[in-house]
Amino acid sequence: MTSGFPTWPEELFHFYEKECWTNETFGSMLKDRAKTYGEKIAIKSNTKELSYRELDQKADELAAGFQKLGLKKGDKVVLQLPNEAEFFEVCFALFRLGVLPVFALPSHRYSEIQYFCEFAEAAAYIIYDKHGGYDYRKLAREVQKETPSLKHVIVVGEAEEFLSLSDMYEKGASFTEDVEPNDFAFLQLSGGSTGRSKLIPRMHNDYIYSLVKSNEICGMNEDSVYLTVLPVAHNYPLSSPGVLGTLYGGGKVVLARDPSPDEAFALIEKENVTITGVVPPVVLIWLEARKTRNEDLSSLQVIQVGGAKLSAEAAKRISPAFGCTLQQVYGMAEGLVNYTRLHDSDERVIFTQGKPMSEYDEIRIVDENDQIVGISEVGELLTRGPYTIQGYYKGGSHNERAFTKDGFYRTGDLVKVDEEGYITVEGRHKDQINRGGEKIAAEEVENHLLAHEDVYDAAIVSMPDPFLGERSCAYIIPYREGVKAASLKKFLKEIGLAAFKIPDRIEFVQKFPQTPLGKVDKKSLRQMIEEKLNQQTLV
Ligand code: J2J
Repeated sequence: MTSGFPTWPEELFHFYEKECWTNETFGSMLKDRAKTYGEKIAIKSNTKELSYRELDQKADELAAGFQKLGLKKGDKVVLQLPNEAEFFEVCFALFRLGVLPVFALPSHRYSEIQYFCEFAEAAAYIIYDKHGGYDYRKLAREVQKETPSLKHVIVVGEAEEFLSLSDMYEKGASFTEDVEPNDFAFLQLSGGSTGRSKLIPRMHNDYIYSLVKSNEICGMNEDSVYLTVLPVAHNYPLSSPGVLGTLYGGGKVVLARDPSPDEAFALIEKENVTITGVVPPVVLIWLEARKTRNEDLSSLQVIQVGGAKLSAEAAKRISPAFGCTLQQVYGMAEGLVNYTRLHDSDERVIFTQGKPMSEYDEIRIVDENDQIVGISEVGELLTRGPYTIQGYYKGGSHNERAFTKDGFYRTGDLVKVDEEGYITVEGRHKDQINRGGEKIAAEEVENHLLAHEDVYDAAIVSMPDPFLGERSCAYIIPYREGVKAASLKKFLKEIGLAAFKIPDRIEFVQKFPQTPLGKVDKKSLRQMIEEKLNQQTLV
C-alpha cells in the first residue's frame, strides 16, 4: 500500500488488465468522443448546453487553469456541485490533470465536508455559490478556517472573497495529460457503517470497464438520452450507466435540478428521454403523479430503480404505468453492480435485484462463520471482481475487517442467490440505515449524539416506513430527565450534520437491551420501535 491507496494482487490485476479493461482514461475517452461526435450535444442542463467538442475544450482550458493555480497530479479536491453542466467541465479537467475529486453530495454540511477536506488533505474545495436555498460559501469559510491544507476555494457563480471558476479557463489552451489507465481517478464515498464515510479509490480502468458493461446491459448508444434526477456525483447516476456511461456511448445527458414530477416529466417530454435511474421513493411519487398528469412520456424505454429495496407491489405497477421496461439495479460505490436484464421475465424483474454485470464478478454467500451457504439460502454477500475495490483509501485496520484475506469485499448485505445467479436482497448485516437510498452509518450519528452533555448513551436503528422504506430512530439514555428530542436534533443540525442523517425520531429509555455478549441489542430495539409504530397506527 502506497500513500493510502490499496494495491491489487498482481495476478488478478494482470488478469483483469488483459481480459476486461480497455486501457483508456477518462481524458482520452472524452477526446475520442469529441472527435467522433463534435457538435452533438453531450450535456444539457436548465441553463446550459455543451457539445462533445465544447466539453472537451472546456476540460482542457480548465485543466490548464487548475495547473496554473498549482494543482498537480495526485492532489485531492473536494467537489460539491449540484446537477449542473460545470460538474462535468470540472470533473474532466481534474481527470486530465490527474487530480482526484472527492465526490461530496450537495446535502453534505460542515461535519462531512470538513472531514473529507482534512482526511483527504484536499488542496481545493469546489462549490456552487448558492443552490437549493443554501449558501455554500458560508460553509467554505467555516471549513477553510479549520483546514490548513485547503489552499483554494473555487466557486461557480458569485465568488465573493474566493476564486471564481469563470476566471480559471485558459482560453484556447490544449492540454496534454500525463495520466495512466491504471491511475486512481477519484474517491467515491461509501455509505459507511462504522464511523465516517470511507473513501473509495476507483481507477480509470476499473470504472470505465463498469461503464462498458453497464452500457451493454442497458442498451446504451449514441441515441440514448439519460435523465439525471439523483445527485450526479453519487455512484449510481454517475456510472450505472448514468452520466459517464451515456457519454461513453455518445448519448446525451439531461440534468434535472430535482426528481419532482414537475421537473422530471417535463424534461422527459421535451428532451425525448430514453432512460433514467431513480430510487424507490421517487418512483412511488412518479407512480402517483402519473395518474393525474398527461405529459407524453412515450420516449422512455427504461426506468431503473435501485439504491434501496423496491417492493414487489411497487415493481409490478411501473411498466404498465410508464409503458416502458423496469430495470432493478443493486449496486455499491465499492464496485459490484447487479442489473435485471432488459428482456428478463416479469417474475425476475419484479422479485429480484438482478445479477452481476460482469462474467468476472465473483460472488460468495456466507454465514456468520464465513462458510458458504446453499443455493437460495440467505447469507452475507462477499464479492471480488474487475471493478470492485481491494481496499478503502487510508483504510488501515478497517480494510482487514471489510475485506477477506483473498480480496473479497464484505458488502454487509444479506441476500440469496438463485440457480441462475439472480440476487434478492433480504436484509442487512451492517449497522446502517438506508433512508430511501441515502445511507446513514449508525455509529457516525451516535458519536455526534454522545458529544451532547445530556446524552449518556445513544443507539440508532432503522424503523420501517411506507415511503422511504426505512427511517432512523435514535434510542437515547439521557443523563437527566426532561431532555427534549428537539434540542438534540437542533444540536446535530448546529454541528453541521447533513439533514438526512438527523434522526427522524428520538426515544428516551433508561437502558438498552443487550445481547448475551453484552453488546447493545439493536435487533430488539428495531422490534421495539416497530411494535410501537404498529400500536400507534392501530389507535
Ligand atoms: C436493496 N439494497 C440496495 C437495491 C443498493 C447502482 C445502484 C445503487 C448504488 C448504491 C450504486 C439496492 N436493493 N436495489 O452505487 O452503482 C444498498 C445495499 C448496498 C448499498 C450501496 C450503483 N441498491 N442497495 O446504492 O454505495 O445495501 O450505492 O450495499 O450508495 O445500498 O450503497 P451505495
